[in-house]
Amino acid sequence: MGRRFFVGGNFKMNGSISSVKEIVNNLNGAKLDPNTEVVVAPSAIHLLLVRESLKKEIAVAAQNIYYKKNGAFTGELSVEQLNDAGIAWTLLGHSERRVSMAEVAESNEFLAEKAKAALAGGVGVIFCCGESLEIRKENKTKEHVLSQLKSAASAIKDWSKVVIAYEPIWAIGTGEVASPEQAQEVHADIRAWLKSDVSPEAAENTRIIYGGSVSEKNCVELAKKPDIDGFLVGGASLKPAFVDIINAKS
Ligand code: G2H
Repeated sequence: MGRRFFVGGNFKMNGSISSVKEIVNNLNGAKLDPNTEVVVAPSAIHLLLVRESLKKEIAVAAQNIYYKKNGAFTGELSVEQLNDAGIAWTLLGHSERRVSMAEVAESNEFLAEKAKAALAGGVGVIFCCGESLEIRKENKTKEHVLSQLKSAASAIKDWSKVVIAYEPIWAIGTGEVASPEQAQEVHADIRAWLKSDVSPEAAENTRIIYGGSVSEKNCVELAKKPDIDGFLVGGASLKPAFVDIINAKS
């Protein structure tokens, strides 16, 4: 059986109660490709609202977790709390947390701890990786992306609950999408690495999705590439056109 197409919506720090309700109503009423797995990641303040009002075929993800168990960790969300609230996934390692918000600067090691904690608690991980424009210009994209993944791999035993999101930083929120060929090249490198360093099964079964200015206009061409198994969508996930992206393979 082939890999099930996977589309995530990353709302980032966007949305009000009323705008999030509108997104939920739109998704609840839309005809979605049943062969696509859909997950949306609203802000922490909207997680429960979305989980309670969204149809159950669509899963909900946190945008971040902390790796410790419940306790004196002000401002954080635990895996146990996600489980209690029916939140089945978490994003980890988005470049906005690794790089763009320099005060946060999440490291590979910190993210490996988080991945370990999420998976141990039964929460799926959408693990982000990607290079800056400088790294791409130096022809070090593959090396950089694989170093991010290698660090996380040390903490991952079960790859069936992991989705890898390749998100080149230069394409995030810029409108400058990677070409299908550019994305495919990196996705193929990631899959080859999974095969050589993890297992042939992980290479065959792990979804590698693309993120970075995905829209209803570019998704169909991207989705045709053999190693692009879906998308992580930011800005466009807040719009009705998100449905077209979910249905990119239909
Ligand atoms: C990349 C993506 C979602 P956008 O960050 O993770 O956002 O589609 O707005 O570039």
